[in-house]
Amino acid sequence: MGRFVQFLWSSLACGVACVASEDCAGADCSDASAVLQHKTKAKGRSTHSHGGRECSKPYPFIWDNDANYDDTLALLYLAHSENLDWKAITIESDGMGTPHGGPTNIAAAASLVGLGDVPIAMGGLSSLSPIATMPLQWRLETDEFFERMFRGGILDETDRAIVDLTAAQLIVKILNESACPVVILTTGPATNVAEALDMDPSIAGNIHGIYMMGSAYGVPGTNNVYDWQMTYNGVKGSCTEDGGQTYTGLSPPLNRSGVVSAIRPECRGVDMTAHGDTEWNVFMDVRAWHMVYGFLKDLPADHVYVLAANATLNMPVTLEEMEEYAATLADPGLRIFVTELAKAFLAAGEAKWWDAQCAVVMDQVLSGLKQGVCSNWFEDKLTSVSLVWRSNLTDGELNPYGSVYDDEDAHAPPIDYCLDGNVTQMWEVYWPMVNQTG
Ligand SMILES: [Ca+2]
Repeated sequence: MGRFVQFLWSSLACGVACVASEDCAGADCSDASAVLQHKTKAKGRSTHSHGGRECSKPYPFIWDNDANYDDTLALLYLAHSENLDWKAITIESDGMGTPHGGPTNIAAAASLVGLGDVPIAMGGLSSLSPIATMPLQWRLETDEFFERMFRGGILDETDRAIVDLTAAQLIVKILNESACPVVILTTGPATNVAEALDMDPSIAGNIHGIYMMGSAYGVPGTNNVYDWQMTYNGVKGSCTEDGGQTYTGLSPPLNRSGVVSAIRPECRGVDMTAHGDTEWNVFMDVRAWHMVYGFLKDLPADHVYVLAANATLNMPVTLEEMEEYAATLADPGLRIFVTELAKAFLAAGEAKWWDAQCAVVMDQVLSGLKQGVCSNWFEDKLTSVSLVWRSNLTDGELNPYGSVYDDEDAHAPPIDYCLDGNVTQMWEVYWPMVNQTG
């Protein structure tokens, strides 16, 4: 579906409450590069105005991410959305991207798509509940992919946009200073958002909407944390007793035959393939998700959206499909970039459109097209994120840690969960936007 058709559909679907993007017509916000010049007016929190022209589209926007391949695919789309007035990109250090490489990798990708002036902040080094990370080797391979793109002249190395504030500080600053409510998309462990809310809980009141990628909510059996992801080349390190990665690259530390053992097999002794009931973004920082839900508990309905793992099950990344669509892109550099990205992504094991789908779903919701790439919503659900870890599990029993479950007494706002995706519409919307022909 082209952008014009999408706009028509949006106009028809929108009620009077929906402010059309032409409200923001003119030099200040007619395209992505001009949007960069559309700076947030620094007014005190007391002046937050939710009505009037200044709060129409594009919405002030913060993208929090962990610099993974699917985050990068999300960026290629988001860069051209007319719904967004980019204020910041904050990088999770405890997800897929390395703490040092993730920010500059995303800075380069942002520059490629015309967002080189958007401030980028680095996140804290650790999860707030460190149990597991992505295998270190996968994280290094992500950096190596970006390095190949630098050497090949596809991306420019840059740290120009990286600011001195931490991710949490920048989120707090933007939410405090923005005259209009801010849209937040988090496509990582949510650590930065949790730290920001912890730093200043009042910022919750200036959130227009928050969109989160993660959880195995709603459909039993959609856990995507597997035991095979805890090792790389036979070496443990992704889920150790202290959640660090001390051992990767060395011989396996586990002494299976002796009395003394450095770490238990599997994930702290639990085979997550058999007993997991969670999803990686939640699993990497369960406390962060728990905190975000808690800090946002007073938000009314239609403010918090979560795209659960099941929604992307029918959207694997395949090289054949990626090459087919890449060939339709006008920009030859972009063509190479997405094809090479797909190859690197596939080398890391399971590769799905997770974050890119969440980005498109958010954009559609902001356009008044809630039923679209997300084809099935569970709305206004009261849910909790379990912090309980169990190690001694019987056959078929699930480890509650990181599970999201229905709970009438939840310390959380009503949340809309996206549980199914429309793969046909995803391609119709995603690729024309990336190609700027939509
Ligand atoms: Ca991500």
